[in-house]
Amino acid sequence: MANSMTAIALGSNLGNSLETLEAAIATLEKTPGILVKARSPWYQTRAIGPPQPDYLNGCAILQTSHSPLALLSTLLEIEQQFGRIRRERNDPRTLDLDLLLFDDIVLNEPELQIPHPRMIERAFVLVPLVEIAPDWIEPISGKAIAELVQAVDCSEVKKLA
Ligand code: PH2
Ligand code: MG
Ligand code: MG
Repeated sequence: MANSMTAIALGSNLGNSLETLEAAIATLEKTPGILVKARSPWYQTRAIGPPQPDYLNGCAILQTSHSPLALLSTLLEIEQQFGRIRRERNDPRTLDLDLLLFDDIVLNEPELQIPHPRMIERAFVLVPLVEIAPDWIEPISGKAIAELVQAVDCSEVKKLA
């Protein structure tokens, strides 16, 4: 297996979110070409954007032999498997799997931007991510996750008991 390392964000705010997120991790573990190297605890987070229920969020580090675009389509397939229906941007969703980082690459394709363009402003991404990848440098800012997390308001991101 080639040795790309990638960081993803997981989120859910529709249905049984805890069950969905655990099942999504189990699905990733069974997917050919993907090894789950680390996973964060789950966090209950206030929804950013239009008013909607709180999310459960977390992050995982994957080793993968897939290209970024191939990994993206695998993630979208898993979202669909868990009943994700896309209506409008920022709608409540059963499962959201976002590609955050892929080695140290910067990619600007219409269907995929890496690093995820909003990750550095999102406490619901950085707080779980710092637990499993504090030293990973976000290649646009040139700053480590441990440094980026200090610049966001983490008050609405609570670790599940
Ligand atoms: N995802 C969004 C929009 N807002 N808010 C929280 N707390 N967590 C999310 O995962 C989230 C969000 C779009 O993907
Ligand atoms: Mg998202
Ligand atoms: Mg998404």
